[in-house]
Amino acid sequence: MITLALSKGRIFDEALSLLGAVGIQVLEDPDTSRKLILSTSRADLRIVLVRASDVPTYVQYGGADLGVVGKDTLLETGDAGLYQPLDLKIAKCRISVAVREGFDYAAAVRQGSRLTVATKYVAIAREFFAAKGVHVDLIKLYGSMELAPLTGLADAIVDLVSTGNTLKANHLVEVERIMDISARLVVNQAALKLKQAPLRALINAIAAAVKI
Ligand code: PRT
Ligand code: MG
Repeated sequence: MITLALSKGRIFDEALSLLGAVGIQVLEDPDTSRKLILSTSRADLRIVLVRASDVPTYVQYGGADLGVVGKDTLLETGDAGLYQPLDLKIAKCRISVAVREGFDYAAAVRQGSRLTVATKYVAIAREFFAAKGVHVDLIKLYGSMELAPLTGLADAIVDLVSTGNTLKANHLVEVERIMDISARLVVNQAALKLKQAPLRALINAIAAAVKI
């Protein structure tokens, strides 16, 4: 049996078409079934649904043989011991710095002001601002980052942006793009040895289906 870890939402939705392209159908709908283990059209492949930030943990410790996870999550929570054979080019977005409309970010940076930055991505933000030589006080949040500059909690946020609609709706502007993000396939190293033939075949099939 091969176990694939996915998170509900955009990763699941976009992984579904990739799996479809390699001839694998998921036989249950996670939105209606409430099941956490889903069977597929391949008797030897099942899907487990876990939190996005738990996918690396499941794969690292062998609770799943492979998984799909955003590069943001891998950078933030670490990717030690994970084999990362493929950029799946799905769930694409970017991680950016945003501020309230009217806040002069460029001037603040130029003047060497100390900035308060709220983010779920503390490690990514710390490294980015350190490389720029900007002094920051980082505030860790777990969601709704957009609120922070509006309430005076922070001068800036570091968050994922795809269409930019969420920023716009909250009167925020993107002032710097830190990096482009997409979902990666991660594989358990021990599983790759023990289940080499079926895992290699699956990885190769997915690689061929990835949009160039
Ligand atoms: O919700 P939970 O804590 O379980 O985990 P999660 O929030 O990490 O999961 P999920 O499903 O929201 O995101 C999974 C992965 O999808 C992320 O790790 C990213 O790699 C990827 N992804 C791609 C995104 C987006 N695009 C995205 N736009 N994840 C989140 N967003 C959010 C963003 O944080 C912001 O709130 O969507 C909003 C902005 O979208 P736009 O289109 O308005 O710019
Ligand atoms: Mg979410």
